[in-house]
Amino acid sequence: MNKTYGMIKPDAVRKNFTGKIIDKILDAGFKVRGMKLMQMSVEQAQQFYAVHKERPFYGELVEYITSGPVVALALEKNNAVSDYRTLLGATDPLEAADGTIRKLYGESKAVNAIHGSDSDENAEIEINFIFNQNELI
Ligand code: IDP
Ligand code: MG
Repeated sequence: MNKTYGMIKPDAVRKNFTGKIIDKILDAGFKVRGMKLMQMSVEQAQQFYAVHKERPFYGELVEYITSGPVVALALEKNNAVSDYRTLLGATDPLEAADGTIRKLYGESKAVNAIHGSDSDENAEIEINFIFNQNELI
């Protein structure tokens, strides 16, 4: 089994899409090993997205992800990273395939409803950054 880190972003939480999104994740065969509603601090968001700090949208991204609560998810499945990214769709909802979470619930390339890790290594880093050991099953 492989792990990935998922995060329902503030726009989707605000619009009450949390239940529908979790349903799709469970229907796709993922097991939830950790789940919490949380408000990211600016410092936490800056560190979480540190890989993007040279990108022009970094400030906007930190502001967006701290604009309200997120739902953090530690997920497990065979081929988790790649299957989960397929379920999310492309970064830009306009380019995302029909039926994907970003196509259904995203607003724009910046405000795109959900996060997913891009590698097994980053999944491990992100899960351990967000969750304490006693919050994981
Ligand atoms: P990903 O979330 O599909 O892996 P990344 O390139 O890792 O996409 O970007 C991280 C996040 O930064 C995206 O999910 C999105 O919220 C935001 N983002 C990416 N590209 C842009 C952009 O061109 N303008 C504004 N925000 C962006
Ligand atoms: Mg990414």
